[in-house]
Amino acid sequence: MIIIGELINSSRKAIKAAIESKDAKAIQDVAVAETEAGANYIDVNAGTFVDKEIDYLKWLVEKVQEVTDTPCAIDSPDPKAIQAALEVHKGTAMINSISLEKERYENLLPIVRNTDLKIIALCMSDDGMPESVDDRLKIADKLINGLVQNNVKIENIFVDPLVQPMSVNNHFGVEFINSVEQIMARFPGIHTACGLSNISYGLPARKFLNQTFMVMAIAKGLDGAIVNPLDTEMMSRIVAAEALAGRDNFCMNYLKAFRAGTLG
Ligand code: THG
Repeated sequence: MIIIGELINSSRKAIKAAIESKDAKAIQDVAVAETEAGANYIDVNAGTFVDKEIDYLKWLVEKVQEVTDTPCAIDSPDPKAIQAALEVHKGTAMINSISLEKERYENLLPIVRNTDLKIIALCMSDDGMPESVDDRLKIADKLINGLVQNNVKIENIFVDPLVQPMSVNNHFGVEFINSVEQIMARFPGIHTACGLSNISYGLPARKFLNQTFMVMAIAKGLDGAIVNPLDTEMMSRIVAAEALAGRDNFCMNYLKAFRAGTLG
């Protein structure tokens, strides 16, 4: 499972304050903690700052890279912000994300063409949010074909089928996990990834829904997740579910987590 640490996001109060006061240490402590907890990528998002997003995103990348070799997942809907952050990023970043929305697609494609960047391909288009498996497959198909035709390797693509709140429609959960299953089956070599806390929006005891949904998605083949790596309950369930899904040779990762005392 590719873990993308979600904590450096300006929608979180402590991070917003640290960015505004240019408190590099506060950001760097989070980046180090996420790395030590097993993050493969550090998501950086300054999206709540409308005018200053570009400058703040660059600053986040620079500060994170001073303390860890874990690459960033550059999280913005704005192709200009992604481009600016990429210019200061060392090593191979992940882009979060391209979508089929015209403006985003046309401006990001030239940036990712012929590169080895990891790319989250979000199932969203100008027609609005996808709801059914079919909606998502149509968008995924166009995104994957477009990227591959532009010399992006299929194994560098992480399709995000887009999690929607089940408080709005109680079939959104099953449509999502069935999309994961179909995408993994139809495009051999591809990855899937998502931020899944949206599933529980508007409902109580969200962590139970989030954890259970993660396990269900892993059973269908989900192999990337934007999560809080410091959440040991969530991380334990991820390790257990991957072993149970037959994706942990000799249960090595499960046993390693047990020995490290991090299960539970
Ligand atoms: N797909 C992709 N990228 C994404 C998302 C996605 N990036 C943003 C988001 N969704 C995932 N990242 C976060 C980061 C932080 C939190 C949730 C998702 C978070 N939320 C707190 C909560 O839910 O309780 C509230 C904020 C707070 O702590 O104050 O922390 O879906 N490709």
